[in-house]
Amino acid sequence: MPTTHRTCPLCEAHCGITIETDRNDEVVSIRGDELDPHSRGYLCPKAYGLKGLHEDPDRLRRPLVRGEDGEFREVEWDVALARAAEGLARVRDDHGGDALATYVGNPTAHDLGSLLYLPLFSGAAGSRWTFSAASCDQIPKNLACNEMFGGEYIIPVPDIDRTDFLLVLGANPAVSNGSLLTAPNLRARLKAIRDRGGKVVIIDPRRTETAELADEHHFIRPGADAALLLAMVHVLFREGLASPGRLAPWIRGLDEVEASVAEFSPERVAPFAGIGADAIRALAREFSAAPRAACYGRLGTCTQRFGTLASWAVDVLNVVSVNLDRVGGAMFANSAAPFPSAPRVAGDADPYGRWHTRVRGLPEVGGQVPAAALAEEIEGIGEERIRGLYVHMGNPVLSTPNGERLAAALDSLDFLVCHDLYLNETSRHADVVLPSTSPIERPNADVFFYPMAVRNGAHWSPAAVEPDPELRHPWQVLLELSARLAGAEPAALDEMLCRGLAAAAGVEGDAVELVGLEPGPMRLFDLLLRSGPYATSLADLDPHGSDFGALEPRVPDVLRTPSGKIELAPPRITADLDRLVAAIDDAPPSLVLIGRREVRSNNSWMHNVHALAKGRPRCVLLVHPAEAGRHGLATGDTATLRSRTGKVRVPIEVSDSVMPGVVCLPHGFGHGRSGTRLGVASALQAGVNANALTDDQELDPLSGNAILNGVPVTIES
Ligand SMILES: Nc1nc2c(c(=O)[nH]1)N[C@H]1C(S)=C(S)[C@@H](COP(=O)(O)OP(=O)(O)OC[C@H]3O[C@@H](n4cnc5c(=O)[nH]c(N)nc54)[C@H](O)[C@@H]3O)O[C@H]1N2
Ligand SMILES: Nc1nc2c(c(=O)[nH]1)N[C@H]1C(S)=C(S)[C@@H](COP(=O)(O)OP(=O)(O)OC[C@H]3O[C@@H](n4cnc5c(=O)[nH]c(N)nc54)[C@H](O)[C@@H]3O)O[C@H]1N2
Ligand code: SF4
Ligand SMILES: [Mo]
Repeated sequence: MPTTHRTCPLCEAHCGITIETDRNDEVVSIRGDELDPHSRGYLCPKAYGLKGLHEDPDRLRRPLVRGEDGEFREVEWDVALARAAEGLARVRDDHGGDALATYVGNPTAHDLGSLLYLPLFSGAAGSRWTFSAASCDQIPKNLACNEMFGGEYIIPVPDIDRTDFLLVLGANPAVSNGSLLTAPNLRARLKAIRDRGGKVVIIDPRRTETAELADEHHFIRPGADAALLLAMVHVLFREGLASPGRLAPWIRGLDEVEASVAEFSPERVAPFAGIGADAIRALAREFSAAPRAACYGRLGTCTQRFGTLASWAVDVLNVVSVNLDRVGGAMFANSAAPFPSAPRVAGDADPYGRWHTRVRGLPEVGGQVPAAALAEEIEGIGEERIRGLYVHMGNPVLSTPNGERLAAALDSLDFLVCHDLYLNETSRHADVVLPSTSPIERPNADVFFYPMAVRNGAHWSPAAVEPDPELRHPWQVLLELSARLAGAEPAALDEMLCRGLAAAAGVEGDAVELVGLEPGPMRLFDLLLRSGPYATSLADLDPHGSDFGALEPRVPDVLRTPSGKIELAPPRITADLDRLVAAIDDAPPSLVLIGRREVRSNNSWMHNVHALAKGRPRCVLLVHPAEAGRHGLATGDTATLRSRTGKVRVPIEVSDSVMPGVVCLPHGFGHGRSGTRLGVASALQAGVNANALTDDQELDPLSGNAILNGVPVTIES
């Protein structure tokens, strides 16, 4: 039976999978690849969903164009691409490139072709307005790392396989399978820390599935992580435990940090964080005393009021406890295929505030502006507004704050093109919907997340089934649209991209001749491999994935700051400390909303796969018994949850897994709308849109990131 080894593209773990197909090119089985050096056969239930996704009768197989009567019609690709390009070009020609924007969704990061061809599209569209899921996710970490280390993706990774003490804030890897931390089977890796006598501590407003696996869990008031971490750093300085260690020659700003944390005594922070002063002290001492310790903060530390400060404070703690860049601490991976945007020289243009949104004047960060500003930028002020939008693999109606305001704004666009597998809550507003092959129908390589992996490696994936001749790959859609917008031949553009990349990567000679592969992303991947630290190539990679070893210390070579040093107290970040100090003494809101993920979901888009969607409803609000008692609510009741931006009616489950003053609702639901084609999701897991409640007007001010956790709400029966 034909067998393909590849990776699962659904999350950052990139588990190796083996797909068997029969004579009719039907998928017969999907198993964990035992020979994958990183995942060793591990899989989560979502991997099997790839078959269901591929076979889903609701998945779009033909482009859709909206007719005069407002109804979608299936059309040929040429017609759809021409219509999409004409619509976008008309907006650009009538109103300028500033009237066009792109929203880039999360699966883009898992698709090599999208990553490499999107810049081509933005260039051809002549638009600098890029919105993306990143500003509902990790932009605060990108900003903090850019300021501290000189690159948005120079991100320290906890060396979990060798650490003795792992401190986790705002992440639930037992369910999410890790983020900015590529390491398949995190459950086993966490257990291994404890088995070798180490310790795992979780800081989270909910006693999560990961907390259940840990030695210790502390509830924390949402948004208090920066204060908690700075209080720990305060303790280290006060007790003479803070030291730059081996990194002393490459650290700037240690004294400023010591002065800044003076205000963050454990006693002062304790009531704000909801963690006792003694517990904070004990945690700081234990972290410091551990032979090798790593602090890891993720989504919950980013999508909150103090996202950038918290992201910065995580690595301040790693540095002053002498755990940065050492085995078992927080280390830097060395990617086999350095991504083209990775800074190659120190002091590349400061990617911050080079332009600002029109309505609120929010700064661009790393080439993007906040997704939370998309609705108001479409509504506009006067004539200045976004009139044409291209959505690449995203579902911002369900994923971005105040998504229902955005849903209304989408209808006021002159032209909307969506590239998606489905007619969903966002693409139902489109003028043209361009579908694509499913992930297993196309070759791929994981380039985006290996720079955050716990082992250095590389993996490429051949297609497991023949691509449907009626479909296009995402890169082909981008190339075709770009060519039409630029008035160029697709082949010429592709050639230009290849040569540009070869030059940027420093590959000598005639790159195309050298590589000799068909046009498309794989030859570009080959170029990246050749330019990388292991000077390997596509042909040299092991079909089960290549391992280039454990992480090694990389300071100072990895640093790209203008000073060539680690900037421990970057002024752009420390300028925000006054806001945190002021907040510590404020009375907190009496009830706030946080989110959660669930093993069988993937943000908003795997709910139409029957094997994953079946079972009890997932979109349930967790309410603490004290709160439930106040409102006479019991498990199974339906409650109304309200915020400044909206309200939802949702079933509740009374649970002491959430801390008092906190309710918890997953995002990605809110299916079952007219005009969508998501039969299974609508019938089995419709749920409500958590982002009807999150606020587009409240952001982490430094990064513009959405605050999806710690949203003030009220509840009633
Ligand atoms: N309240 C709250 N909101 C959140 C979060 C939260 O924790 N709480 N998390 C945030 C995070 S971390 C993220 S990353 C964002 C995600 O935000 P988005 O990226 O906007 O949303 P997704 O649900 O990931 O939507 C991905 C879309 O891509 C489509 N797609 C998938 N694969 C393919 C493909 O191969 N080809 C094509 N053409 N389309 C494809 C899917 O059908 C789906 O519509 O959500 C954010 N929103
Ligand atoms: N099964 C599944 N896996 C996924 C996804 C999915 O939708 N489903 N999505 C993928 C994506 S796009 C991403 S970005 C990753 C995210 O992966 P993770 O970073 O692990 O994110 P979550 O699982 O949402 O966990 C965030 C945790 O932060 C906690 N939290 C909320 N507010 C605060 C706070 O103020 N402080 C602290 N300390 N904690 C807080 C929440 O209770 C939650 O437990 O997961 C990826 N993997
Ligand atoms: S953890 Fe699950 S979803 Fe993530 S890559 Fe592995 S199999 Fe796929
Ligand atoms: Mo994400």
